Amino acid sequence: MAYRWKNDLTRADATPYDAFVNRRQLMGGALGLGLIGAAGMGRAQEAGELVPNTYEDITQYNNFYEFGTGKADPARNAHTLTTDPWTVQIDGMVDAPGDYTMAQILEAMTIEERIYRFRCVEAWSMVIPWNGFELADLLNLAGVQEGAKYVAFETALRPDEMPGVRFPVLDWPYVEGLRLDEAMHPLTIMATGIYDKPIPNQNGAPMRLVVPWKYGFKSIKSIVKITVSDQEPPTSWNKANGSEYGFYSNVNPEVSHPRWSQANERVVGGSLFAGRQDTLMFNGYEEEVASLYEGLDLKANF
Ligand SMILES: Nc1nc2c(c(=O)[nH]1)N[C@H]1C(S)=C(S)[C@@H](COP(=O)(O)O)O[C@H]1N2
Ligand SMILES: [Mo]
Repeated sequence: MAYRWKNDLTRADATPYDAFVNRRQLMGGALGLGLIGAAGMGRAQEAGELVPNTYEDITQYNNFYEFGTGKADPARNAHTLTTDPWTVQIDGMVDAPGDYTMAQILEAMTIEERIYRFRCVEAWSMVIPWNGFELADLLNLAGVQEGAKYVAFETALRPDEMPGVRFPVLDWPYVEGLRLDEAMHPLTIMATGIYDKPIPNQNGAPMRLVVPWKYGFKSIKSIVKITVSDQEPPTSWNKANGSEYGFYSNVNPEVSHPRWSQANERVVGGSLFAGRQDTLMFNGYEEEVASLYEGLDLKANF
């Protein structure tokens, strides 16, 4: 359980944001911070060092359309979401279907920190220090039955608490899905915190999926239902526009979105992170996940 992926250092291992800035300022001497930032970031990436975005970047620039489609809307509006008490229904091909309270889930899971790259299909990215547990542990708690092939997820739908759902931007509730082997992969987590604080509503409280090698929209927020099945489940963005958003949605710099290239990405953040960087195959997790897709045409299965 304490196994560490080489791409996700513990925060004790990583250079904390402020220390990073200070070190670069000292090393850079008279150079401007913007210049040092660009160079510093490149070197940090080359060294395999992931430098997390600030708490403000991560919690003020969001996509959570149930609270509005602007990047600042979730932070402004999501305080209305009641996250305690919270129940997650786990059903389908499991030995122990039922309503699991968040308290029961947290009691049974081991929370650890995972510092992951996060890449939105809109071609922006961040690095986020999540706290959470492996989805596999939750699925094993429920007991996945033989013959199961997929896992479906559903976000809460509460018109009284979600001002965005009166607009038909998507077919609410927001739904997502993974192949079972993707769901069971040790990189796949349920996040319950950021920077050792409870995950804010705008980031998907009390529990949201994080699949770091896929575009951000696969990482569904504020989950109330998990269904294990033998059928590929429908997914919100695929239903909305199937020619632009596939079921897999693996980060792939060689497969462009019909309206924009995916070859590079804008790094969200202040001057230190300003600029663009090349997008990595499977968002930098190729070594860990490429074997899941052996023999699969990644262009046809986008
Ligand atoms: N329920 C729900 N989950 C969602 C979304 C959403 O609109 N509703 N947006 C997705 C998209 S497009 C992205 S990029 C990420 C953003 O996560 P963040 O705001 O924590 O960075 O959440 C994903 N999960
Ligand atoms: Mo996204």
